Amino acid sequence: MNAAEFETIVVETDLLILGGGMAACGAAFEAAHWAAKNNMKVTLVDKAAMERSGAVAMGLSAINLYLGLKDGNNTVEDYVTYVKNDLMGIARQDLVANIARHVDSSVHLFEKWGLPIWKDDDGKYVKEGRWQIMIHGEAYKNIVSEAAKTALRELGDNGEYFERVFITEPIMEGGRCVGAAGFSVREKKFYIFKAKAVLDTMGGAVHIFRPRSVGEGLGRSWYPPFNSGASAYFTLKSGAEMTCQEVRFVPVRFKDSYGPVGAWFLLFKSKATNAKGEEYMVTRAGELDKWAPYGQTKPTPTNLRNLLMLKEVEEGNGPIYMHTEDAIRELLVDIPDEKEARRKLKELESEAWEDFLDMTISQALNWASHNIMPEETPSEIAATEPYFISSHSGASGAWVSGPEDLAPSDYFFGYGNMTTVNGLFAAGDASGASSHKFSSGSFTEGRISGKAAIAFCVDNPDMPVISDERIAELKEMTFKPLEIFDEHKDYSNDPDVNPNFIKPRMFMFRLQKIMDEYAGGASVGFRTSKALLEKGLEFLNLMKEDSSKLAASDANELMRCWENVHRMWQAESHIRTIMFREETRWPGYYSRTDFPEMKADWEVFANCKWDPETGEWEMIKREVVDL
Ligand code: SFD
Ligand code: AMP
Repeated sequence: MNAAEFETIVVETDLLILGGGMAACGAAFEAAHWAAKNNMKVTLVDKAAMERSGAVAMGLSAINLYLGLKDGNNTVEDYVTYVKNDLMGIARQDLVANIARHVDSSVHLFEKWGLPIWKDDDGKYVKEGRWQIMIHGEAYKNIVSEAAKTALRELGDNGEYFERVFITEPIMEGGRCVGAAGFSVREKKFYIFKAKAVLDTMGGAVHIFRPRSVGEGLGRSWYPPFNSGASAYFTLKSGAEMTCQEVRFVPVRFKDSYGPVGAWFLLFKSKATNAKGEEYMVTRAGELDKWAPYGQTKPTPTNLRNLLMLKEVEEGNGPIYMHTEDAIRELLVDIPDEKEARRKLKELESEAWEDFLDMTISQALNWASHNIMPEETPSEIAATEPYFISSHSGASGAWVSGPEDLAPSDYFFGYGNMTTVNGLFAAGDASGASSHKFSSGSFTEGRISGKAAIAFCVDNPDMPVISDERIAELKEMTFKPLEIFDEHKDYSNDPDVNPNFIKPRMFMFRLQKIMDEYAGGASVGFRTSKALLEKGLEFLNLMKEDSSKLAASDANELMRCWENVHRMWQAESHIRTIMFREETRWPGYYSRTDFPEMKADWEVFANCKWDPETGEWEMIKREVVDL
């Protein structure tokens, strides 16, 4: 196979939405409204089928961001304080507040579209925790994507969505982002999308660090394997400034199948202990003082909860257990009537299983295959490998403009959620420093960005020009791995081992080994140092050279090649930013052994930028402004 076999299709649009996940669906829904008013076209491109693409593919059992502002229990300010504390002081408060003040209306839309939300006897949403509500969410993504598709369909010729088209590269013209290149993984088609504004919503990144799942478990991860760093690659390659690229997320999960812990900790009030039955959050509470003032905030920041657990493991006190059996017993204690207690037990059991069946089905299989009955047996929990997901308790992504009415002047540059590159917007996991937006907040941020991007199109009405030479160059670059494979495949009799090329799977293993061993992965207890990072960067640079020899035997493998190029860039920006930040701010996510303390003068954003003209990296400190 080679480039010539692929038909070139040029699609012109006003707003181009890249990705089909929660943020993209919010963007499509909102942009369609403003596009209809301004006779604009909106085009969405997803590498998968929107019905089940992205992090919400399997469904979810909770919506983790809902303020309930009308009930008057929470304020936007409370939420901003919570997020800032959870991220050890590092948050763009203008962005967090902007999402929080609008998120309730998105949740109400989900319910209107058919998402079943748990209700109590008074008809109120059942709260999992202060900010989280419970849903019967197996079909969450289907419901939301259908609403987005309907909004696009209602635009007639001005609304379009492409599925199973993988985006490889941004297209730049005079410092402005004017589109994207990609190819179909099902048909022999090469796409050039030409746009007045581009919104990057291609999720976060997984499989950059060596996973704990090996052998027959290889491929299982907490974060969806389909999100592979395309968002960060796209903004980095466009020359946009990035923020918090060091802030990975290491979730604690039910061991090996990555089942969620939120419902157990918050809804069922379960406790976690070491093997001796000691509750480490109590016995080790004193260790939090070192991380003042954030160590003392309630709830304890996510990374510090991890830290206390990791210390137990280090000291040989594992396994760590989630005591589901004690939690269920406690919930039954106040029910004296035996029949009523039996009914309640059945209800709790079914809620426990549904929590997994709604969002992590393999965890239910794991329970079944290990004969675990949550009402009788505790379950092991463990820290996973690191992921990049700014919408949960990580923060990596593009540095974007805040809203005009809330953003300090340094944080506002034209249009809400626009990156530092003209015409390029980012939302959801693609935008950084606004953690804890989750599914509902990502959808909401998509809405905010979609509206702002249409305003950009109205103000910049000329359709950009992309030269035929540039299109030819992009096409050649995109399909090069197919040609490399064709040219050299007969040299060896093992299709995976060949001195003239490297297959994407091998390339990924190499990347994961470097990241794990040098950049503080799970196997080294999430610890690293300048010396290790420098060595890791040296190896990564060699990989960058080798990436020009990536080879693919078909379109699916071609996608795998590009996924790994995207991962490599996410990895490089991560190493560079960890190296830049000479302190340890998020122990439990990673520790710098050469700078083990948190430092007041590092209570700043660590940003980075790659210059498309020179190929140089720039590291930048930016002030954290308290609103
Ligand atoms: O609790 C390309 N999240 C949860 N949020 C909740 O509200 N409640 C929960 O219960 C949640 N849980 C949870 C969550 C995430 C994960 C991974 C798990 C469990 C296992 C967080 C949300 O899911 C998350 O905040 C949002 O989904 C983020 O939205 P967005 O749009 O930023 O990302 P996406 O939905 O993953 O979509 C990404 C899209 O990009 C596409 N894509 N398209 C074209 N070309 C490329 N090269 C592309 N690369 C990627 C994808 O196909 C997808 O459409 S809890 O357990 O934490
Ligand atoms: P998780 O299942 O870990 O993704 O968590 C779902 C939600 O519950 C997120 O908003 C978490 O921040 C929150 N959460 C989980 N565990 C705890 C805990 N022990 N204390 C406070 N919040 C938690």
